[in-house]
Amino acid sequence: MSDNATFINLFKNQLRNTPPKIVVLTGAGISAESGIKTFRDNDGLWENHRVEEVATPEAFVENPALVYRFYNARREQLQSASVKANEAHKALAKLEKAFQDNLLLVTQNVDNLHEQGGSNRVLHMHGELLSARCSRSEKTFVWRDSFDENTPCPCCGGKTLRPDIVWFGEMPLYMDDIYNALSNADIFIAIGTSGNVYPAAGFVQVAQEAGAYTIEVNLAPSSTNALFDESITGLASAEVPALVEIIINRTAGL
Ligand code: BV8
Repeated sequence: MSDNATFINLFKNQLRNTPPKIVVLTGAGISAESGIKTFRDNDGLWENHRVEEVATPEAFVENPALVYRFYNARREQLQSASVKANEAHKALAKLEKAFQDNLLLVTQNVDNLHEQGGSNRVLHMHGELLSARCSRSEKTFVWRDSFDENTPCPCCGGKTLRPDIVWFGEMPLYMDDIYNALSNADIFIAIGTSGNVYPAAGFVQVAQEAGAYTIEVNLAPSSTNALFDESITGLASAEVPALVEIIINRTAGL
C-alpha cells in the first residue's frame, strides 16, 4: 500500500466535487482469486486457440460450435459452487454503499461476481456470460444454461441466439455513460486489468485529461501503468479493501 498521506494530499487537491465522483474500471484480475482464469493465463490460450481469435464475429461465422462451446464452458464454470465473489468485489460494493450515485463501476468482465459481491450498479462494457442475445432483434435474455445454434430464440423462435458478449471488433456498451462519468471524475481507479484492450485501456487518459487523480491496483504494473498518478501492486483481495477503507475514512463528511 502506498504512502496514505501522499495519496490523500494529492487527492484533496484534485477534488472538484464533494463528495468526490469516482469511476472504477475492473478487469479479469479482480476475478482471478475467485477461480476465474484471466485472459493472460495459459498465455491467452483456450483449447489452443488465442482468445482474441475465438472472441470475434468472424470466429462465430466460421466455427459457431467452437464459440458456443467457449461461452457455455465459462458460463458453467461461473455458476459452480467454488466460484464466489472475493473481498475485492465486496469492498467495491461497500464503496457503492458509501458513494451511491457518485460511484460508477465499469467492468470489462463478463462474469457476475460484482453482483454476487453486492454491487447493484455495474456497467458490463463487454457484455455478460449469463445472458443471450437475439441477433435479429438484439433483445437479450437472462440465460444460465448452455445454448447453441439449435436453441430456439425466445423472441422469434429462430436460430438467432448468440452470446451477449462484445467481441473484438464490436463496439463496447455504455460508452457515452462511461465517457461522461470519466469527464467528471475526481478519482479513477483501474483494478486487475493489463491495459491491453481498447478502448478500456484508454480510460485513464480520458480521466486524467479531465483532472482526475488516477490509481492502478494490479498484481503487476500494466501496459499503461506509467500513465497513473499512483500504483498499488498486490493482490486485489488485499489491496482493494485497504484502498476503499482509506477513501471512505478520508472523505467522510466532505
Ligand atoms: C472496438 C469479451 C471499435 C469477450 C472482451 C484502439 C482503439 C479502439 C480499438 C482498438 C484499438 N486498438 C486495438 C483495438 C481493437 C481491439 C483491441 O483492443 N485489441 C487488443 C487485443 C489490441 N478492441 C476491440 O475490438 C474493442 N472494440 O475497438 O470497437 C471501436 C471502439 C471504440 C470506438 C470506435 C470503434 C472490443 C474489445 C472487447 C473484446 N471483448 N471481452 C470475452 O470475455 O470472451 S475483451 C476481454 O479481454 C476482456 O473482457 C478484457 O477486457 C480483456 C482482457 O483484459 P483484462 O481484463 O485486462 O485481463 P488480462 O488477463 O489481460 O489482465 C489481467 C490483469 O490482472 C493482469 O495485468 C494481471 O497482472 C492482473 N491480475 C491477475 N491476478 C490478479 C491481478 N491483479 C490483482 N489481483 C490479482 N489477484
